[in-house]
Amino acid sequence: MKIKGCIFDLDGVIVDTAKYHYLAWKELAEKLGFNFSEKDNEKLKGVSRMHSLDILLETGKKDFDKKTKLKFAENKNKKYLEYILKMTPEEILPGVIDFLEDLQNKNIKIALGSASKNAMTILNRLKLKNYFEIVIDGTKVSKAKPDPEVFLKAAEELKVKPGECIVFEDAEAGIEAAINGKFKCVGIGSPKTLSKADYVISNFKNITFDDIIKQL
Ligand code: B16
Ligand code: MG
Repeated sequence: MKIKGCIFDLDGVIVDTAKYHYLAWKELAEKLGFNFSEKDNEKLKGVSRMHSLDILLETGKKDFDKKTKLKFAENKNKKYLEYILKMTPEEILPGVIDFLEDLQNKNIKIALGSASKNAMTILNRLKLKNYFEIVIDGTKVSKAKPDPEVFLKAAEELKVKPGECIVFEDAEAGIEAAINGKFKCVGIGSPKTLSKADYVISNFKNITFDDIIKQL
């Protein structure tokens, strides 16, 4: 089937915001008296903000009522935004802009499908907003990945069928979401962890749309 659209996850695909999420979560963990390692942080990739907090609290064997948890998440986000607002377009991951331009030249529709409620702020900081015809982010979905809602909404708004779309994802939950929605799926990262994807690349450096198509 002909591919007519591409849907990109944000963190880990377009830019590495995981390092800023990590710094902000780590600060909360330290305030609560436990250590949160970079390895622990891997479990938060692609996961929604409140679910990330639950995983973090589980790591530290802590439990709090809902109101306190909302306050923690709000404070973490304030800290995260401080980092995000200092980001520059130099932080866009290698090859991403060339790949987006290749898609534009080939009239392939482009959407963002991210769990982040800060996706618009990040796209604007990176001066990338104009590449994306459609942006579906954490403010527009009610079900988190591996539910396919975020990608299904993106495909619907792009007016393409899931089978005509490639999802680019770095997180296992995101790959599962793409599979659940019956999309073609390309993993960004290690073939070991992303073995369920149709094809895996380490990044977009020197990769063209035709290179991807040949592998699907
Ligand atoms: P926010 P993605 C995800 O982005 C991150 O990978 C994940 O670590 C984060 O918890 C989630 O966004 C929510 O982010 O707190 O900004 O709403 O990979 O789906 O682009
Ligand atoms: Mg991601």
